[in-house]
Amino acid sequence: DDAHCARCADLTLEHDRRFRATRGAQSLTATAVASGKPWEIHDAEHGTTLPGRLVRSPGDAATGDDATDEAADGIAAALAMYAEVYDRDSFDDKGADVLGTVHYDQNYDNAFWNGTQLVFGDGDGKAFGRFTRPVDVLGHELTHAVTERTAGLTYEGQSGALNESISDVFGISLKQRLLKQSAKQADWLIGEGIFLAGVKGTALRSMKAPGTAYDDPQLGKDPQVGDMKDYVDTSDDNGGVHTNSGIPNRAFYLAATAVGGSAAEGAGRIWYAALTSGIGADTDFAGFATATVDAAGEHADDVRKAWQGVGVTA
Ligand code: ASN
Ligand code: ZN
Repeated sequence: DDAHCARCADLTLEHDRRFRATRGAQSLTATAVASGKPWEIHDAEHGTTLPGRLVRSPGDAATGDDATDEAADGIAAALAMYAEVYDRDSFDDKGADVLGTVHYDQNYDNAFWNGTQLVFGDGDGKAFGRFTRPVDVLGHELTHAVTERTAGLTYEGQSGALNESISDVFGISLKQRLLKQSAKQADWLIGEGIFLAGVKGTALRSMKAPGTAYDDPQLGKDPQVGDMKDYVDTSDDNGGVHTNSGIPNRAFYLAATAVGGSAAEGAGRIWYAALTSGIGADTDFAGFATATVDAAGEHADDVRKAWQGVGVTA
C-alpha cells in the first residue's frame, strides 16, 4: 500500500549504494541457477490471512515488487542449492512446492516457517526494512522446513539453538554461493542489508564474531555468544535459541575456513550429512559435534578442532 511504499522510499541513497552490488549479484545468480523446482509467492497485502493472493510462480517474469521478486529469486536459489549441492529435492526431499507469503501484516519485524509455508514481513520502516532483502534470511527460513523434515530438532535449549544454527549455516552457505565467495573471503553476516539508515549495526548476526553485529540505542546490543563458557541459561526465546546459536554458528565458521573452498560445498556437506545421519530430536551441541566429526572423513581433525574452538568436545 502507499504508506508502506513511502517508508520503502525512505531508504537513503547511501544505504542503497552500499547494498546494490550485493543485491544485484544475488538476484542475477539466483535467476541463472533456478532449478525447475516448484515455488509460489503470495501477497498478504499487509493482512495476516495466509497464503494470500498468488503473485508469482516459476516461468513468470519479475513483477517489479521488490519483496515478491527477492522472495522468488531467493527461494529458487535455495531450492537449487539443496538440489545441486546436497541432492535434496525440496524441503521434504519429495519435490514439495514451496509457498512463501510477502507483505505479511503491518510493520512486521520478522520472517518464519509456520510448518506449512514461509512468511515475510516488510519490517517496521524505522529500524528494519524488508525481511526478503538478505538472501541468507530466505535460506534460513527454508532450512527450518528441512530441519523439521530431517533431524526434527526440538526448538528449545541446545537442540533449539542447533536448529537455529543449522538455519544460519545453510542461509550463509546460500549467500556465499550466490556471491561466489570462499569461506575465507566472506563476511559471515546474517541479515546484512536488513537495517535501515541510522541503525548502529551491520546485520542481525555474525557467525564469525557472535555478539558484534549491532549495538544500537533502539535495538540494544547483539546478545549472541560464541563460546560454551558464555552459554546463556534463560527461559526467554525458548531457552536462548537465537543467543546460544552463536556457539555452533562459530564452530561452523571455524570448520568452513579450515576445510577451505566454499562453505556450501566444503563444511556445508559435512553439516548436511550430520543433519541427515539419524541424530535424535534432542541432540545437544556435543552430540551434533560428534555427528559432524563422524561425517567429516579426511576433515575430521579440522572439524573436531573447530568445536574445541568454541568449547565443545565432540
Ligand atoms: N525469524 C525467526 C526464526 O526464524 C522467527 C521465529 O520463528 N522465531 O527463528
Ligand atoms: Zn530461525
